Amino acid sequence: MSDRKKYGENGTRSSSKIFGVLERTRRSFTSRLSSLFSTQINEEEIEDLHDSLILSDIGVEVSEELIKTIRTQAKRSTISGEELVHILHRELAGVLKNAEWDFDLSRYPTPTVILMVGVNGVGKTTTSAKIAHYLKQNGQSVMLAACDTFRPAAIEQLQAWGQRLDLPVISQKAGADPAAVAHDAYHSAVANRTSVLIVDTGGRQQTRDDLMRQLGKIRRVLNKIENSAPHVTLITIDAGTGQNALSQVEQFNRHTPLSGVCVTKLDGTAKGGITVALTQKHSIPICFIGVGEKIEDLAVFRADEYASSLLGMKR
Ligand SMILES: Nc1nc2c(ncn2[C@@H]2O[C@H](COP(=O)(O)OP(=O)(O)O)[C@@H](O)[C@H]2O)c(=O)[nH]1
Ligand SMILES: [Mg+2]
Repeated sequence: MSDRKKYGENGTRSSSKIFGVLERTRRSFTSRLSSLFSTQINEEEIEDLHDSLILSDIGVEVSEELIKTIRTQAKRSTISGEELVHILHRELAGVLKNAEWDFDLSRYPTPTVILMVGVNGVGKTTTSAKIAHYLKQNGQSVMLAACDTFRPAAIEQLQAWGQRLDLPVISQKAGADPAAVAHDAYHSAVANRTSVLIVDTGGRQQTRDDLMRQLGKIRRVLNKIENSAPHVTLITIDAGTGQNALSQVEQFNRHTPLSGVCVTKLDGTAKGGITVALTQKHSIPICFIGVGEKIEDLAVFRADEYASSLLGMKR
């Protein structure tokens, strides 16, 4: 059974909200399209569209593929703006389809451990809380582990979410070994018969190597207690960072094999095309998208819906 049926839409944003938050990206490359309706697209307009696609961070390769398809089609027959939107939708949805992920945790033993990784400030803690809420709304018992022990404020931030969501948060004092917190949390989750343990980690370390070592230690400790854990490792990236997000995925994946990506802050960026570049470059699933700061500002990633929202096709 797919996750969609399994967990439904509880605790997440509906498609109309996704349409709303992708407005900036949409505006950046579809403002041209609307003026083309029912007219024949010309070479200058194709070039303009090419620029807009690149600016949305879709990536050079996909942009070029799209433009090639459009040119071929335009040579064969006249293309109206409406047809153009449909061609783009077909192509983009086709690429993004590869990134859809069946978020089915039932195949894993319990407690299922989700390890959240990523650089500082991308939205890991917020996304951990959102996923916890989403799973709770869909009948799972969830526990959080505060493994960003670098600053007291980071621990307090997760504790505050725990209180608001009425979910247990396992923590120690600032400066504690994050792997020890993960260890405690796993045992607590077992004792409490918790179904999902979400491990929030830090992203700020002296160097990237220190961070990778720390994540490696958390993984090893979990792995020693339960050799299938962590079951799911999710990297969070900030859509606004554009192409740099691609190298973050590459770097983390080298040290901490990733199961999927959460793309945050899609509200308020014109770089919503980053999901396309991610799919094309890393063939990594996109699990969730973050569309605001509130607990329900999370959506399960769906290719068709995302492509429609990018192109301004209300459904
Ligand atoms: N607009 C917007 N802000 C977000 C989103 N996700 C997180 N944030 C904000 O980004 C900031 C950093 O988030 P945080 O979860 O602390 O990042 P962390 O350092 O990776 O744990 C906070 O102010 C969050 O409210 C999102 O999807 N949209
Ligand atoms: Mg954090």
